[in-house]
Amino acid sequence: MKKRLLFLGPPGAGKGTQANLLCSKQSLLHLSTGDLLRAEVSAATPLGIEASEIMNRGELVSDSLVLSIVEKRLASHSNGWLLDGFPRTLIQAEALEILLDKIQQPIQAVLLIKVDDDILVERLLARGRADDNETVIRNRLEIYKEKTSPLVAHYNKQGLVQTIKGDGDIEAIASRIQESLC
Ligand code: B4P
Repeated sequence: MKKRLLFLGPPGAGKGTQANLLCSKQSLLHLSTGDLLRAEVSAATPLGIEASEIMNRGELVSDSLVLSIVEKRLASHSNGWLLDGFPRTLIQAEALEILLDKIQQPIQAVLLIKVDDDILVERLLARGRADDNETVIRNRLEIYKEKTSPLVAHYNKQGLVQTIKGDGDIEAIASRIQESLC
């Protein structure tokens, strides 16, 4: 089974939900940049204070800030990992490639989770996190289209992308993901 993975998809696609299920089943390191940033925000670290305003507007935190968080964690792990919500820009993807080359752990699959915009908005409004109001959600969807979706073509060129239908029952989606990794 493939064990060095990346989840790609718009906000609310269920990346975090599915990553939790898969990582506990397969004992992979779950690296969610969203969770790591929120931990910094609740601890009110200087990094968290800088990130919080940006996140509450639905914008992307700076590449250098995110990269510094990721590098620390990936370098110390070799049993397989799942990157959830990272990379989100081509610059982050290129920096990740340099890091993975250095530690000789190339990505084995990029799973693109696809869900219609209306369902995304509905799910996020129901979740109700600080960055989950309609204006901010629409902004996050725009930013996804502009800055993150070019990563699909980037990883397609490397033959890594597998598309997963992300609507419907959570367990059914988890099975689709599991099958695509064998
Ligand atoms: P993230 O924490 O990554 O969150 P997300 O994209 O909004 O949600 P995700 O796709 O994980 O959806 P979830 O499973 O929670 O990012 C938040 C912010 O952090 C960004 O806007 C940005 O500011 C910052 N950030 C993070 N990474 C960054 C980076 N690399 N660079 C720069 N900035 C970065 O699911 C959503 C909801 O749907 C949940 O309530 C869930 O229960 C529900 N749900 C899931 N699957 C469902 C299903 N099948 N049916 C019904 N409901 C479902």
